[in-house]
Formats: sequence, C-alpha cells, structure tokens
Amino acid sequence: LWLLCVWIRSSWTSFLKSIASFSGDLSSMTAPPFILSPVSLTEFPAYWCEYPDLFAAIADGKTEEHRALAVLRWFISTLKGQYTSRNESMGSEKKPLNPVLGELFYGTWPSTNTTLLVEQVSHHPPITAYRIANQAKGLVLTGHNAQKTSFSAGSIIVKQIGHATLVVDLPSGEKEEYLITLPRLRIDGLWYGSPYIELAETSYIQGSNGWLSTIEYKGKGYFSGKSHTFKAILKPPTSDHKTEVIEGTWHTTSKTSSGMTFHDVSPPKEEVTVKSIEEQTEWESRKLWGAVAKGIREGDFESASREKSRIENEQRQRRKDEAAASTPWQLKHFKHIESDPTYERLGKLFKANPPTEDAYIFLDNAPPA
Ligand code: 0T9
Repeated sequence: LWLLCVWIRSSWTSFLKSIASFSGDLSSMTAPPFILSPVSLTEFPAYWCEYPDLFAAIADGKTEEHRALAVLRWFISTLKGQYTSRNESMGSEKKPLNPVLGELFYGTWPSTNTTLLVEQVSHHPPITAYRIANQAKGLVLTGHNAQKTSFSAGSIIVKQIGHATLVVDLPSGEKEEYLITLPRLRIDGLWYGSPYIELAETSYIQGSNGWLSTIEYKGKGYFSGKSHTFKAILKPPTSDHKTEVIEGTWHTTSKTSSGMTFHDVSPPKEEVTVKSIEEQTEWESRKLWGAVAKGIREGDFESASREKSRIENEQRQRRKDEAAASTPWQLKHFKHIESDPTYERLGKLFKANPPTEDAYIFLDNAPPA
C-alpha cells in the first residue's frame, strides 16, 4: 500500500507539473488512471435538464417577469449537477473522456417528453453542440461549449467559450428568447489529488423582453465565507417593476430578498434516459467508448488505454483519408455560423464580451425516437 501511495503521488505530481507548464487544451493530456472518468463530455449537456419540470415551468409563466424568474430558477438548479455531480458519484472531479469528432449522444426525459441531442462538432479544440426540446411546451434550448484553460496559483482556470439560447413559443404566437452566458470555473484541490470546481465571476441571462439576470459567483473565503455562493440580480426593463435579488448557495438553496425560497435542489433529480448500448449506433457515445469505460470502471487501465489508443488511431486515419480525398467531415445535426444574430442582438443589451460569437444551428433532423 505504501508503495502504491508513493507511486500515485509521484505520478500525480508529475501530472500537475505538466499541467502547470501547459497552456491550451487540457482534454488531450494524459492523466494518471485514478483521475479518469468513464463518461464522455458529450454527456454533459444532459445536466441542463435534470429538473425537467423546472424547464417545462418556464412556458407556464403568465408574464414576462414570471418567465424570466422561471428561466433563472431553472438555470441555477442545473449548476449542482453541472459542477458537483462527479464529486458526488466518484469522490472528486475527474477527467472526462475527450469526445471524437462526430460523436453523438441522444436522450430523453420521459416524465415531460423532453429530448436531448448532442454532437461533437470539433475535436481540436473540443466543441460540443446540443439541443434540448420540450415540444409540447414550445421550449428549445440550443448551445455549444468549449473551454480555454490556464493555470494560476495552483488552480486550473477554465474560461467557458460558447453560449446557449432558449426560445419560448408563447401562446400569442410570439417568440421570446433568452441568451445564456456561462460562468468561469476554477478547479481547486489539485495538490491534494481531489479536484473540485468552484464558480467565479459573472454570467448573464438576457431576455428579449428586456429582463436581465446578472449572476455573481463566489467561493470560500469571499464575502459569505461559504463555497458555491451566488447572488443573482433580476433587473426589469422599465421602472414600473422592481429589481429582484436572490442569494444562496447554488448546490443547495437560495432565497429572494423577502425571504421566500427561490430554488432548492434537494429533491431527487431525473437523470436522462438513454437507449441501451445494444440499440445504439457506432457513433453514440456509450457504444463508442464502451470498452474504454469498462476498463476504467473495473480498474483495468491497460485495456482502457489500449481501447482508447485504438479509437484515437482510427480517428487519425479517418482525418488522413478525408484530407487525401478532399472530403472534409460533415456535421450531422448542426450548421456552423460565424456570428450568432441572437447573441449579437441580446448581447448588446448588457454589453456582452465578446460582442459577437459563433454558433451551431440545428438542422431539424433529430433521429426518430
Ligand atoms: C460543460 C462542465 C464543463 C463542460 C467541463 C474543465 C473540464 C471540461 C469541461 C465546463 C458543462 O456544462 C459543465 C463541467 C466540468 C468541466 C470539466 C472539469 C474538468 O476537470 C475538465 C478538464 C478538461 C479536465 O479534465 C482537467 C484535468 C483534471 C485533472 C481535473 C480533474
């Protein structure tokens, strides 16, 4: 046991050293086995809907204010899953599997008839595009994710690139849109070999109705002294409504300034439902990574790494063949656009930085259920 500890320690220390001297794409870096997760990043967009009722409730808001509050409540309620669930299920934050170009992940939340579709739209740098829809409620969330990582004061700093747009079809036939930006992450606890995420800085939710949520994130040692603290300010477009202030910790509960509970993520979440591996196609994440995931779960890192190399070599060969035949890889469900008009229009209202971003437009070709 002593020997094992010494070995883990030295492989972890040399891993940390390689992170520290590294800038750019952490996802492609080799990490020691004990920090590997058997789950691919293409599964992460499912975190957006683990409380599908809160998502559906957005459509039930009778006024602009009610809907803006419902969007904020749903958004805050996703953070626990997005940023702490690996700690809960695996004991610490872990390095996810780095998706291959064209990797797919499909799922549903049967309780509310909500569907999830994810496609890895770039491998280098890794970019994941997703769409979540509740058709009956007239709700569609579309977004993409990438990360820029750096190392500072012993922590990994992750700047999230990308954004999401939520479109709400109102009974009047009008469409209401919300632009959602993403918080900055700090990965702490690295020296102890048990990494966890803290959120930092500010993210925004800007509605086309003018309502703007500004969400500020703080960790331990800042004003409240508690980890995972946030303060959200929901500002109305005109002075005939009042500004709402919500404070709390995003992994537990929060309250409005009048003391009412605003969000509470203690009820059980509904994990996404996915077809069995036998029913999946070769490009679907759990099928594609099946052997690697099995190796990681069973502690058979030799076969995990062998299978991972096989997948990576196949990918390299595919890219070579495409280059030789001048037939670049075609995305299946999305079309890339250089600048997103929704981001530009809504981003202007709160001086979003950067003023423009690219996006992936859904091609409206979800596979039959
Ligand atoms: C979008 C989310 C994102 C993806 C992950 C930084 C990270 C990859 C991106 C931002 C989701 O909506 C939310 C949650 C967790 C984020 C991951 C945490 C993480 O550590 C990885 C990076 C690439 C690493 O694996 C770093 C190496 C490792 C030693 C740290 C555990």
